[in-house]
Amino acid sequence: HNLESYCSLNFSSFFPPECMISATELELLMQNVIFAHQETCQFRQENLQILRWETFSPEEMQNFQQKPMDQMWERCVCHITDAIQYIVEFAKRLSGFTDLNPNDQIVLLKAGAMELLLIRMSRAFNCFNNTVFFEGKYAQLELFHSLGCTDLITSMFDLCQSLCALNLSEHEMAFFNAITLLNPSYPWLQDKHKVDTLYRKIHFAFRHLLRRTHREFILMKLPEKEKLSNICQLHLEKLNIFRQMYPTIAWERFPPLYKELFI
Ligand code: CLR
Repeated sequence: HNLESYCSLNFSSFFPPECMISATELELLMQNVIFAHQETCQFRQENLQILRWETFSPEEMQNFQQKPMDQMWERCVCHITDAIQYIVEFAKRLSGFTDLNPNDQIVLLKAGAMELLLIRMSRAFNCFNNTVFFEGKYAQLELFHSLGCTDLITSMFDLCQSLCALNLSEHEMAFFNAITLLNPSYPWLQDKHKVDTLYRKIHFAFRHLLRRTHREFILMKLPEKEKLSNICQLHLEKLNIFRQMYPTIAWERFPPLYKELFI
């Protein structure tokens, strides 16, 4: 490592001993995380902003609410799977992720895909009228009534409310996603140390960005890991209930990637 540039940063007290990183490496890492997010964010923030007040009419709402449960599930699951494909692409573009062993990449994605979806959902959320971007317009919670999982969707909306209050920039969003994905604490990881090193580097870069913009306080306000994983757990429970009701739908009509991650 380039010791000179390392010292010139003068943050030595922030460097955990296992995570030596030069100023150049730090800059490259910041760009990498930010680009990875920009290139895989599915909907650009500007476009989501423009559509922010386009909500479904009461007739359209009713139309969705009257759809049979299985049809609505299939539809939502397909949208979720599309969104997860972008999340997988985000992971693949994070430097260091594809260097992890393939088993660990799968462990991290299985555990993290839904959590990242929740974080990304807050970009597509209008906190002023409690609506979320769905099939081209913004939808109220009630639109999803026929899915039969109001408690799950309510907690998803609540999480978005609390994330929106932080007003995360796209750069911060990128880093929050990256550190959520690279959680080194899963027991099934084979090379925990490698994940941990990568996590520390990205966490350090995140703090560096926040220091630069005087936004360090958000670190203490980001939702706890537990809050995200509780919602993911609830999603798995709802999926199980649905599978018991409609075993063949879940088996034959849900996309392979969704089944691979959650079934
Ligand atoms: C999240 C951010 C992505 C684009 C995207 C695609 C599908 C959306 C999802 C976002 C948010 C949550 C969403 C989902 C489709 C259905 C789901 C609106 C905007 C609702 C909450 C219903 C969930 C029910 C299932 C668990 C069955 O970039």
